[in-house]
Amino acid sequence: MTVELLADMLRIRRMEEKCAELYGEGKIRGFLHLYIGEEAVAAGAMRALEKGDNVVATYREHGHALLRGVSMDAIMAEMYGKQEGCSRGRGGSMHLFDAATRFYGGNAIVAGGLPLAAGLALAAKLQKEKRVTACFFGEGAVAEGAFHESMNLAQLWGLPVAYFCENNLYAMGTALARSESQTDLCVKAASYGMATLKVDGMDVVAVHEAAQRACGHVRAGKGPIFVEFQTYRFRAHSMFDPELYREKSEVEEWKKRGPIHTHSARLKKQGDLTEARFLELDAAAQAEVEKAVAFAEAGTWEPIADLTKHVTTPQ
Ligand SMILES: Cc1ncc(C[n+]2csc(CCOP(=O)(O)OP(=O)(O)O)c2C)c(N)n1
Ligand SMILES: [Mg+2]
Repeated sequence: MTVELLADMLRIRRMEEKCAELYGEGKIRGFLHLYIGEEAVAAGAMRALEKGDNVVATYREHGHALLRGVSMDAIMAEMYGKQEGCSRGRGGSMHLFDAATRFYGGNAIVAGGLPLAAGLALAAKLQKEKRVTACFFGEGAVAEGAFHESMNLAQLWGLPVAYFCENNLYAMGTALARSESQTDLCVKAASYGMATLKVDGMDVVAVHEAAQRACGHVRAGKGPIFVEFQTYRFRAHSMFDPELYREKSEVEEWKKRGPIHTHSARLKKQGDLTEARFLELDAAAQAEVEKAVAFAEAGTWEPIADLTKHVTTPQ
């Protein structure tokens, strides 16, 4: 499992590095929010989920979609806006969606996914379907009414949701401590009576263990749980961010805790990974990216005549 977690993180990292490059070339347009630095959260959490579980995410969701099982080809085609993309080219980076893997987006609205997750969980509960709904969101969501309404109803109704908060300390350019009087996010969830966990989000094994505990709690019918993963993004908020709100030295400090190299080092120390195997995994991730780019390049644009379809009329 632990080598697989490394492979998962490498797949996200290489895919997103390529996306940044393609953005510079004008192949990917619109908004692009990279997850680089935070990969341990999606990797560790996703492997705690089962096939029938639901996943809801934010606009920083490329890695979540990929590890949930959406093909890199379909993700890359979506980034390009091609109709072979997972949202038929109409969503782009922020709106990856795939019903087959129960990946319910991709949501551009801060905290927008939380009530959706509560709704999916309510549906599962009423239909007596055993599924966890995993809802990923940034710490910026705690400033929204939708966060508090969701925490309240999820706990009141005992909904089977795992709220996975990715606390990377910043909401665009606003540090948590500049906007919140209470910066301990677990305290906020606990104020609704919800069970909570606080975890080192840079350590993929710690994330995985915590996510398994969290999902175990939900599967046991104990209601929702809130997990705070303490993490950090190494890149700008989006491609339009001069990063004036944090010191370069802070970023460098966090990079020392980068999830890929710390996990690789641990695996090597344990005798579970050789440099040759690492290079093999990396090459496989790179090859998958090249294939996905070729797929997206060869993809087709939706005909202009179809653009009004699925907008306001059924035609
Ligand atoms: C309701 C709402 N308000 C404002 C925005 C603009 N906005 C986009 S991303 C963002 C910051 C969110 O930060 P956080 O939730 O911590 O997620 P992160 O980007 O750090 O992953 C804001 C304010 C938005 N998309 N939706
Ligand atoms: Mg944030």
